[in-house]
Amino acid sequence: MNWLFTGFYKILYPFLDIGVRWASPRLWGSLRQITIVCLLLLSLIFTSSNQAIAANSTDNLLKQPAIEITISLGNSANELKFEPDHLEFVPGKRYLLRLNNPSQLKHYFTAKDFADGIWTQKVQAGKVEVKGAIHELELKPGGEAEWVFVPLKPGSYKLHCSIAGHTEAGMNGEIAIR
Ligand SMILES: [Cu+2]
Repeated sequence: MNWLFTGFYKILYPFLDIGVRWASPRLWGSLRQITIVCLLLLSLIFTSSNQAIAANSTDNLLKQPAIEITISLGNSANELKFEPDHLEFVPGKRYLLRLNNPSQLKHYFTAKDFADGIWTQKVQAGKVEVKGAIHELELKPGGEAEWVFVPLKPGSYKLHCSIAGHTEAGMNGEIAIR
């Protein structure tokens, strides 16, 4: 933004100089007002074009086909683990994470710091679509859910099931954004 002001002043300077030497204080004052108005207008144009670019890239991102990844919470043998127990995502890509629970027990997908580091577009389960931030998902036996999101903040995050005893029994994992 600074270059804009500097450039603008460079162009305007000779006129301001004339203003200082020849013009009455009143004209000098109005010159200053004109400068301020022009700068405001220029910054307005600059900001709105930036917003247009941002809106455009969000639009493109949502049209991008989602990369599909599946994770199972437990398995049909009722083992307490995530399969796979390590997930990796690239920042700025759009993902569809399919969660399923093939076991006879209820499980949680709990990864709060990970959830803080992503932008959630939606979570879909059955005929319901939930928009906005999600921190934890509970899947009943046979349950399925789809989580569409864009990873933003690189890091290594812990995943676990918050049912008493499940984490300790091995129901934990790691999610990396890099
Ligand atoms: Cu569990």
